[in-house]
Amino acid sequence: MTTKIARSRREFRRAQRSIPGGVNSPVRAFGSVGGIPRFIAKAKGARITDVDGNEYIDYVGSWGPMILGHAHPKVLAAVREAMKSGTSFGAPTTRETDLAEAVRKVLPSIEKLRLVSSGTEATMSALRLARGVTGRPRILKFDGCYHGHSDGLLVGAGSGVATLGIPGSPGVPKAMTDLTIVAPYNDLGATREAFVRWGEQIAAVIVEPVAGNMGCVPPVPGFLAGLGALCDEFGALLVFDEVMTGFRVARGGAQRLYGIRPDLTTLGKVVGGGLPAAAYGGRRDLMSRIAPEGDIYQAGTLSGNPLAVAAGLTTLRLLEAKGVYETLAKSSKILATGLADLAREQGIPFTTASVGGMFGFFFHPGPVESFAQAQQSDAARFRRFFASMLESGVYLAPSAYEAAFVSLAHRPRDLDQTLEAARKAFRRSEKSR
Ligand code: HOZ
Repeated sequence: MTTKIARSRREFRRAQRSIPGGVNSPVRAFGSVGGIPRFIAKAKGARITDVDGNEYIDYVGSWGPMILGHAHPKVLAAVREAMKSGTSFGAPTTRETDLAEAVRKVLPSIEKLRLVSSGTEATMSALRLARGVTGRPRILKFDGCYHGHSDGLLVGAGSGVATLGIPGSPGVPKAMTDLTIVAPYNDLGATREAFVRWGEQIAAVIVEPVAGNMGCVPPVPGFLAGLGALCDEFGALLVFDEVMTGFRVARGGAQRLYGIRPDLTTLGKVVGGGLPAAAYGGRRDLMSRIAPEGDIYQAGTLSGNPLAVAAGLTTLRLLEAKGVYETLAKSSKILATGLADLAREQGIPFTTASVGGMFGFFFHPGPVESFAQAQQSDAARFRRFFASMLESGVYLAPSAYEAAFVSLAHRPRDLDQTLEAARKAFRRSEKSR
């Protein structure tokens, strides 16, 4: 290790005295890769700089929101402008309707929506709605998908839960998790079996239409459409968790890309433009059941916060420019295929996937279509690769169970530099075995 990280080391020690694990969300810790999490001082475009002054090409992008790159001048200006009028009112503002309309414009399945502050809140609220309208208690989710940390969804979860290798969490009553059915991702047969067994009790199927919390695992052909058909057959609602994929894999999200119209959709990350905003929405008849229009309660002091709305709205408007999704998809593809080529040259079992502005890789010969397969990937190789990339100035998620995100600020020279770092990392990681 030649990179100087004395300040991050010191700050990590200090943070650990006041904050559990020194981090405010488990995925930020370097638990599964070892070493010291970098404390970030600033970010601009595709790059982040830590408190020791080391600069990295960033593929975490705040776990998805930074699709325009960090500190985009127009987003900063919009937030500054909004701030002049105050930071929160707890009363409606016209910009909230602007943001709601901007979302509806690109996601026609969303006829009405409610703004909330986090993806967790969005999925939790969407499922309450699904249970409320169907009068059914159970939900069906997929192994390795992560839908935030609300009680009933911390079962078979990806992201930090998978990284820590834990089955769920103490503090979640069994009575809650008993209502969650878990099926293998991309396995329609198993999903049908679950429906045959519990069909009359299943309120909703919730799915990441491209799984991004167990690495990046796209849906196999027919999987999403099959879920829609099963939901129709058994009277359950189909909920697409597009917190990660919304405004990222395509204009109109994964539902547009794969041509599926879910009953409900959850959004987060990009919709807040790097500030805390998220949303859930869908069919008008369903959303009309939300209070105060309807009887299903959900609320939030900071919901539709003016600064977050300004950042989100500006981000969505900038994403309307021609060619942005082609650019994002091209960058992801260059990285995914470039990494696969380099690994092949070294004879390393490796498989990659990219969908729009997200990509992922596994130290596994492939295919990886389920969480069980993702878990068979070579963790030690990942750790060595991650460490070498970081040392070469490339910041990947510190876990094998996360997707990587590109932004419009990632330029060809960033991609070249990344692949050059990867060439070295593959070589190094094999030598040090
Ligand atoms: N979905 C994100 C990680 N996969 C959440 C970020 C977090 O948990 O901090």
